Amino acid sequence: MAIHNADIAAVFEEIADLLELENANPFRVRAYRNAARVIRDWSRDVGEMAMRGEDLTVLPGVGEDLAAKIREIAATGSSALHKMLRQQTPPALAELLKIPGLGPKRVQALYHELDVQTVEQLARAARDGRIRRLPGFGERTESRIRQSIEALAGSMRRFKLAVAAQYAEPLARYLRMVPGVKAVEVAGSFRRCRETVGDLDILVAAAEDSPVMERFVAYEEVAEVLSQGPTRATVILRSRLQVDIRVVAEASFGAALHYFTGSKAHSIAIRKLGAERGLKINEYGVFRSRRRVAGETETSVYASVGLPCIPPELRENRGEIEAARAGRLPHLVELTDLRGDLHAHSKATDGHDSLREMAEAARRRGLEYLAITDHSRRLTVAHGLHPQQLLAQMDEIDRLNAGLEGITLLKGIEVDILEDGSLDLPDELLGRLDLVVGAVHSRFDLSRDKQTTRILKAMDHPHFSILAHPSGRLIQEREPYDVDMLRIIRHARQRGCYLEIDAHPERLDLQDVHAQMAKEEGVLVAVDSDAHGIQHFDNLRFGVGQARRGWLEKDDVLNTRSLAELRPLLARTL
Ligand code: DGT
Ligand code: CA
Ligand code: CA
Repeated sequence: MAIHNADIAAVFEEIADLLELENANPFRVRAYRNAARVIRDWSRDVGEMAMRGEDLTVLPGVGEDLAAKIREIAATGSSALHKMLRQQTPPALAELLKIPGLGPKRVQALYHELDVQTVEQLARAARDGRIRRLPGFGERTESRIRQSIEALAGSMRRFKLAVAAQYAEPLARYLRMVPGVKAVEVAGSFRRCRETVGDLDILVAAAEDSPVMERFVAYEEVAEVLSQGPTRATVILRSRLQVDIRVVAEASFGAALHYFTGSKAHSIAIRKLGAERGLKINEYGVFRSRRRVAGETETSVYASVGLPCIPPELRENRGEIEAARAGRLPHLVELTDLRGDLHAHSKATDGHDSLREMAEAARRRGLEYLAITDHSRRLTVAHGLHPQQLLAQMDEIDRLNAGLEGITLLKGIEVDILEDGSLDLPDELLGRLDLVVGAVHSRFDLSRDKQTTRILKAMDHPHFSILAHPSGRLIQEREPYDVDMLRIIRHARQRGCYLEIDAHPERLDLQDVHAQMAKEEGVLVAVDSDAHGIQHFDNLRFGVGQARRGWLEKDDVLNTRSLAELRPLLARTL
């Protein structure tokens, strides 16, 4: 039974949680957490590497001890340390650590004083006002806990898009190989590139005698079959991701694909348009009386209501139908439109690969330029660069560029925006770079006004180029900080700066609505990988997905420009 990187990562993540609950050495906790992240993002199958006896210490942050743990998990599906920790501490407690405001000490107190072990019990204790009476908690903490639980309830059962992709794509490939299968599409929110998905909706067109249903429930990742009929089934994968499948005849495939891609609001609006024309639109086709008039392709469904085909990423009933009717649908940006990447890290700070390795990987992707933007000194956890180190890196980039063909490295920095809006490195030094990517990495708790002013002030620096991951959120882990995004976008336009969509699967911000806002205000958006290793260029597709959800076209994206067109855009004149 194959073990996914995500499974190994989940074991390490839980070991880290449980160690943290036991107040273990923070370095040990962090080692497991870092390794979990590295394994989850690794481009190759780590379990397979282990089974082949390959050297696992090539994974950054993985020493002999962790390598042995990985081999153990790959061979046995579990780890002795993990089991032991689970016996000592109820693993459900680790769930409580995910609630903002609860650290190990507080979780232990809740457990020992109130016998709170699960999120449900915690919610009840908060509702009953029992938490405020514990020493070190108080009324404010209690109400924050209550709010956090509510926020979590809405997000916990969802999967990040990139994680869902790890399960969806192999399953789709598996189904495509079943005899009699004509087409397979993963529909639903996954196809619309929403940042998280609740479940997968897989649509299959197959011949009547195809064994696709039997094969589906026999898929090795299936943990539970919730329901199974001749044309539909629902299962839970070992990852706990739910999958709905529908099998239809080829003649209905377009109509079913349209129905199951959603969003619900969009399909209902289209169905209504159909009704106005005397058409009945459902998952089997488009019908006039009993006669099927369309439905084999999605394009035919849209054509039946007089519209061009609307890309899935736009189907949220947010004006796309009106735009389609008026012939104003955007021609959305595509992955292959990207000519470069303006935010990436190297070994010099918290990246895993050298400048040359990063450059060559970017070139293999067909990129023409790559900006190296390592962290600045303030970010000590990432070994941020001091001025001398940055100067040395700039020299190294010059030397490399002299020898590299087909790709140009740009000199940049991801400079910390300090609390007062100043930048972590002197303007004089920043002025010698090709671009300056600025980011907030601290004090996420400032008031809306202070946080906004902080960022506006940062953009006033003469060499500021791009605001990185402008909301600071980590999907399902950290809420965005509170800012006036419209003011920031307008200031960027005034100052000649840009905003980023960070393609890291946990970031994906600018969010779709803000990307659209930037477009409307005439501010270009950079779609960047924020790669910390060569495999992370893979994430660019998720950044492009978010850009498409924000209605961005090729020309709205800064790094669709050639290097020659880019340079003048990076030269600040204001
Ligand atoms: P999710 O799974 O929460 O991330 O979001 P979706 O959009 O994938 O929603 P899901 O899985 O509940 O349903 C998949 C699609 O099926 C949905 O996008 C539209 C369609 N659908 C589901 N229920 C209804 C319904 O009651 N009416 C219509 N017209 N379509 C529906
Ligand atoms: Ca779904
Ligand atoms: Ca579903």
